[in-house]
Amino acid sequence: MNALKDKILASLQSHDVLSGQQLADMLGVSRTAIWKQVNALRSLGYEIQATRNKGYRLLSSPDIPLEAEVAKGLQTTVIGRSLQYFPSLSSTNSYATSLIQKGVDEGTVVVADIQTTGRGRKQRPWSSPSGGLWFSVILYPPLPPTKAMLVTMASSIAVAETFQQMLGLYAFIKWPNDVLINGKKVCGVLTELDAEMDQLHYMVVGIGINVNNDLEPSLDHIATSLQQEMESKVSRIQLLREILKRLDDYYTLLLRGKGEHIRATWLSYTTLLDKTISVTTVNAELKGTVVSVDDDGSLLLRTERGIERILSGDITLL
Ligand code: BT5
Repeated sequence: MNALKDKILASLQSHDVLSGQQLADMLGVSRTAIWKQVNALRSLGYEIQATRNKGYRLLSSPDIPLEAEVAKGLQTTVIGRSLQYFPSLSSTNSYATSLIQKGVDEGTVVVADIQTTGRGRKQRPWSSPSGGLWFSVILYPPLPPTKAMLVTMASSIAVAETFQQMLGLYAFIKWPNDVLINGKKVCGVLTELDAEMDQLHYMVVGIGINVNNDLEPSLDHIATSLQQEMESKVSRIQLLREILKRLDDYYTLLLRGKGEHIRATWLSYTTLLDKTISVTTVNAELKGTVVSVDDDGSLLLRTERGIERILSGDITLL
């Protein structure tokens, strides 16, 4: 845990009451530094009582995915060992990429409550108001670029599985990696990477989930949120922790050469097999029946001309 704010929060969570001096001694900083960060926590919505003789007592916590919250009980090998939370960022993917340029550990997660210019694929805007879960995971996979799609597929599986197991919501994956509940999009994944011919340098896996946020009226007919589906608020802290745990499990499997397991699991979450669809790619619109998804994530479509492999595009069910 790097940030002083997170260390103070973790200390207050594990003690009934702590004085400013005790915190300062425990964390090796001045009492003024403690006081500043306690106020920063208060401004985020933490209710921290200060009594003259005893010190600080944590009374209540908001649902903010700070590192100290998400790290509780998160035993992962790579993912989420370090987490940076921001009330607002332009895009967690952009910020994560800037961290990579400076040098940052694999598995670092960047989370924001609001994204001012969140983006989807092909620079499409991604609406990211307060209350959603907008985050990016930084990875340095020792894999060739042809395996990158399996990492993205692992992310959408981790999300769908968490919805099912934590919330009892049936989620499906729509190629390439949208997660849908009752036919409406609740999560999108945007992976950005840098690679040489045979080796990935880095991947930034950006995951956006509508949790307790309002939806823009223009998205109402195609999107939903977990709050809408559950008819109650959902803990973003628990949600993020569970997704990171599952993503870590699948990532570890992938590094052990078990990509086929990820492909098979992904296929079990899709409803597209044997369906007739149209796909819009950069240079064509194709119609056909979905046969499968390859281990590089390409869609295999049976068309009039035979089986076509499609690397990226947007699909519509016919
Ligand atoms: C995606 O793109 O679905 C990928 C979205 C990834 C967002 C995350 S949030 C954290 C990280 N940081 C970023 O800046 N991005 C990532 P695509 O398949 O191109 O879908 C984009 C389309 O989804 C838009 O054109 C809208 O139609 C729709 N859309 C926009 N905002 C939405 C939302 N909040 N919920 C559901 N659909 C949305």
